[in-house]
Amino acid sequence: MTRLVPDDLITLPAGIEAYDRDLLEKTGANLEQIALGAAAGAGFNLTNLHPGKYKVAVIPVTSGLGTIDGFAKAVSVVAGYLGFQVYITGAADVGGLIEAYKRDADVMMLADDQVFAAINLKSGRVVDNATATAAGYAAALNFMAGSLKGREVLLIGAGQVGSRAAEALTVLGANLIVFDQNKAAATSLVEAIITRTPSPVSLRVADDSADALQSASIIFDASPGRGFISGKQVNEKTLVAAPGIPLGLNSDAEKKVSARLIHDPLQIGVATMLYQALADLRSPG
Ligand code: 2YJ
Repeated sequence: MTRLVPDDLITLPAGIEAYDRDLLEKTGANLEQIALGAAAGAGFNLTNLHPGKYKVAVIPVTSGLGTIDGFAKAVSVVAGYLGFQVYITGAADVGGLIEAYKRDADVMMLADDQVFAAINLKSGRVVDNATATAAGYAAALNFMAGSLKGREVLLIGAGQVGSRAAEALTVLGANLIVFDQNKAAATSLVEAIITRTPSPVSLRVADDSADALQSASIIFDASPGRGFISGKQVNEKTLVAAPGIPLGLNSDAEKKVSARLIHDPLQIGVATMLYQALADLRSPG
């Protein structure tokens, strides 16, 4: 995933309610329902999960390229909006970990330049942002489409988020076409899923992104490419889930699909991380 920059996050705190209304309008489900759907779809048991009972510590991390202005704040706003008790630790790094333990946090959330994780301090469960983001966007797209069962979805990008999205979309019954600039990556992803999945799945690799886009009506863009999807490649019915930053749609394409576009810097991923981290311990994860 591309490293977020402060500009990606600056409007998130004040805009969270409007963001959620927009999500509900587009998909028929709000952030909480999407995160619950994503966690349930991944096999987690979420009955009796009451966010207000849990303390979430967000720990700033200075290693590597350092803290991103607004990152810890944005994560804490999403958690708070969902009803969790949340605080940003006063200290960063190891001091922040100690503080989270001492204040009896149930979950800590922290990111360096490679990994963004939610760690349940009581159960030991670790949830990775890429996995949660993939599951969350797949659930959101499923809500927006009514159902993805038997529908063809073009998945662009076979990286961290894309490969996990392929699994989540397959579980939802989508017929997947996978494109990656690195064809070997797309091929090995498709082969791995076919090998792992007991029931027959419809899954194939696309050779050319322009061809694949021409006939796609549902797009999951998990690539880091900017603006490579043009206005001509989408229409007034195209559905797009785009966790990738920056956005793969050019401005013309974005205008055309704006009412059917799911794209945010953090919200769906963070919400899903929290529900997956706190789901019932008897369930897999
Ligand atoms: O604490 C901070 O403010 C920073 N250390 C946050 C760094 C956030 N990290 C990223 O944006 C990286 N691209 C890693 C995200 C991995 C998501 N799969």
